[in-house]
Amino acid sequence: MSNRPYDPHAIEEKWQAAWDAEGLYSVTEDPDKPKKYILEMFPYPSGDIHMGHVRNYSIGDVVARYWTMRGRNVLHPIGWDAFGLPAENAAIKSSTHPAEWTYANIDKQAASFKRMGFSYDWDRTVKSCDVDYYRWGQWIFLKFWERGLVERKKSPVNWCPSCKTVLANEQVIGDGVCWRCKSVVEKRDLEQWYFKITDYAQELLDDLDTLTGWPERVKTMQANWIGRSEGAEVEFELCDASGEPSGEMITVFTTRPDTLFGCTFFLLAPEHPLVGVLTEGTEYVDAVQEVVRATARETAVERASGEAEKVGAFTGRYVINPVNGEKVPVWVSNYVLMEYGTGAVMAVPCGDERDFEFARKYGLPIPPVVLATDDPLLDELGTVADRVMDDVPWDEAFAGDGVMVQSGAFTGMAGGKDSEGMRAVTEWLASEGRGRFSVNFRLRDWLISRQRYWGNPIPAVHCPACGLVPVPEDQLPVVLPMDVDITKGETLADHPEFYETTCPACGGAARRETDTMDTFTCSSWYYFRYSDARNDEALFSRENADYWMPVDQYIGGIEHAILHLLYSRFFTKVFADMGLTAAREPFTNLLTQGMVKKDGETMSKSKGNVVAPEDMIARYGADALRAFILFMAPPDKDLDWNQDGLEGMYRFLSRLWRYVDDVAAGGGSAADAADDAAKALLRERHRVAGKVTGDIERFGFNTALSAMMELLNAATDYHRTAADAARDAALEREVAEVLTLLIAPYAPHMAEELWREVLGHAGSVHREAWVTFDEALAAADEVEIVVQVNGKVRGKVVVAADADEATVREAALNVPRVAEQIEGLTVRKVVVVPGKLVSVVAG
Ligand code: ANZ
Ligand code: ZN
Repeated sequence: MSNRPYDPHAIEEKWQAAWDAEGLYSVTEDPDKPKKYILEMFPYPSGDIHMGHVRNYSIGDVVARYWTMRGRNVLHPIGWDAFGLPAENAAIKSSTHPAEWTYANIDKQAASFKRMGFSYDWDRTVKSCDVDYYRWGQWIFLKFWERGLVERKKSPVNWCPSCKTVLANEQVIGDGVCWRCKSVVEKRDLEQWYFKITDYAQELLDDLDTLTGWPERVKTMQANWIGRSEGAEVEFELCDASGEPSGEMITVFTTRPDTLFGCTFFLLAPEHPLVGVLTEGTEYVDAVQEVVRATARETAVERASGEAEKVGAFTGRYVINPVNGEKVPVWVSNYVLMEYGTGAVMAVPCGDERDFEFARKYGLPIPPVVLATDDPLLDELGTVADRVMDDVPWDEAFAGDGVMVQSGAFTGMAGGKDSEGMRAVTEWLASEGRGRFSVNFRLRDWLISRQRYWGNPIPAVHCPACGLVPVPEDQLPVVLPMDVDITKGETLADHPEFYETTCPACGGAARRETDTMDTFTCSSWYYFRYSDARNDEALFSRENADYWMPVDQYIGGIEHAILHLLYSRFFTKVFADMGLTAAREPFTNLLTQGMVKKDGETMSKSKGNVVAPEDMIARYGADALRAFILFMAPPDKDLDWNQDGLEGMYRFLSRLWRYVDDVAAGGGSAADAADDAAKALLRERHRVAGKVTGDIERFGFNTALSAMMELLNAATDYHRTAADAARDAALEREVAEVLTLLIAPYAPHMAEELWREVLGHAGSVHREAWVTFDEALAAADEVEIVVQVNGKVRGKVVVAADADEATVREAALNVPRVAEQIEGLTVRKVVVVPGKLVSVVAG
């Protein structure tokens, strides 16, 4: 067996076939065994795998293999998020049916995953474009509908002109562009289907606190996206055209009811339904319509950012401020959004920067009503209840906490968000029936309908007599027809054989819904389906879900911080409320991996800097590629691709191979040769085993690999320098086995060959128990300590590892160069950092 060179290709193919034949990675529920569910994000089959996939799935594979060796029952599945636009676009370009394109890419990716040696349970694979998968997506839709979580409504929606479909708010990113094609998104008024994710806004926010295993950054992004604001609703009475109170109320949402006395104008969003009603046939209509048209030309992001030039027009009408009975003019302005709050705003120019700018531009009064405690105006206005000052000598609004002035009975109270004054004013409004405490969320309902072919058909029928009718459960699935001429960009709306139907309720002629569901609906529950992937009676059994869920470790890209992760949390909560699962959160721990770049740029076909995993496997083998991509950088950081490094990793694996092979060939002494060299190697073995274990659990794969390299160096030094007769054969064999076990999650094929064929074990290394280690044996006898004088390193001293502080201090002060430095000075302070540093302050 000795002197066989490391030949990754022969080994890798051999073990991939053997593992498949042995069913090594199939897993079944076993209530007696603790479980671990390790999952990487659902791949999209847009072509063959790229280096980003290699990294993502290598991380997951190491974690899965590690926990298997730690005795956990590990679920590690894979499948494909297979509906979506790229398949359609490719179809239009190349005249291949989206199904053909998708399944071909899935086969390609599956073969590559196998070549990478990933330990998936292939029996649980799902493809979201398979009817036995997407039928359950339709079932979920019906159940959501039953629970009041489905709504069809007309509202201004995001339209991507290039994708020719509407988008959810979460899919409009950056400067208002489409998440997929980066075109600038437009607004259109359309009737669409929604999932009422806002019903869960509070719980989605609250439960972020329970996700201690998630990166703070992701939780902050979700919290901001949900955007909870506490405040009040206030009712203003509308005056009629002659300026008399009409009895009709308009409600606003405000976070600052304490500023009500400073409200000098009132704003409506240009889309507000009252705008037309109030101005029609009046002299104000032209100016108002000009604002409406100018606003329609702006993108949603321009408007929300508040950076666009503020424009406005007076409607000719007034409302009555409930706190002081004043008549306040009603204006229309582009900076008021129809989708937030009520689409109407009580403008307080002294307290809100946008209102301040608007007031200055249009010459509206800016009476101060909340002053900073150090504002000089406080001397003059501190106790003034009536309005005596109508303008502020300021360049900007004051939005902070302060003291209320010119505010009637509330004057002198603390003002600000969540202040005494805010509560007092709201309580007063409530007692007058003119307002109430209120919470507002930025989160909108999830628009899930898409006007595209390659997706899951929405199971609904439009009946002229009965209205919207759900497809009855026993008529599922609504099968996506395959005979649509997709090369012409056809959708289901071009396919009468699909949409001409009868109403399930009255039997009359009706039209089937032709929109398909957002593909994010498919990826919001796939991890549940893996718990029971072949169930054809139910989405999954409660028993299986309760055994496997939640996912213990989820791994994927930061680009899903809001989208997929928020939707999945929503689905899980609804499933829990439906009694399908005990889990209320899907993913206990989340790792967001960094990007793989080349020369500082993302790899992309257009830049011509793509490194194909396939080519790298052909040259160095999958094991070297896996280990290398994990060695290059901590998993959450971006990494820059470097071929020399891969070559270096290949050489390390070859050296490890040779070492184990040499040791297995025999030699050395049977006697327990416990000399210093053997003791040092034993110590290194325990130290490294401890380090690798700790590192894996905190995803320090790179430092774990470095530690293995150190152990291999120590082992080969020992092997080379100790005379044959003096070498401890048992120790060397132990070190060889330890190295094989430690490298197994990273280089699974090589480890398997070494374990079974070279070291001669019967079973798979991947079913072996993880390496144990002894902290006491790992501890060094002596440590080297750095000595600083006044912040500068002046020497080093070697002391016993268990030396007490006084001894270390004594030894440090006696280091000749240290003694020299402090001669004639007074030692003021000596800080001892055990095992590392002594810092002397002298002067
Ligand atoms: C009066 C006021 C006075 C306000 C003050 C702020 C400061 P957040 O915190 O983001 O929830 N607002 C309400 N609806 C709006 C809409 N549809 N479009 C634009 N702005 C709107 O913001 C809540 C505040 O944003 C509300 O409180 C309202 O202005 C404004 F010194 O009311 B405030
Ligand atoms: Zn698009």
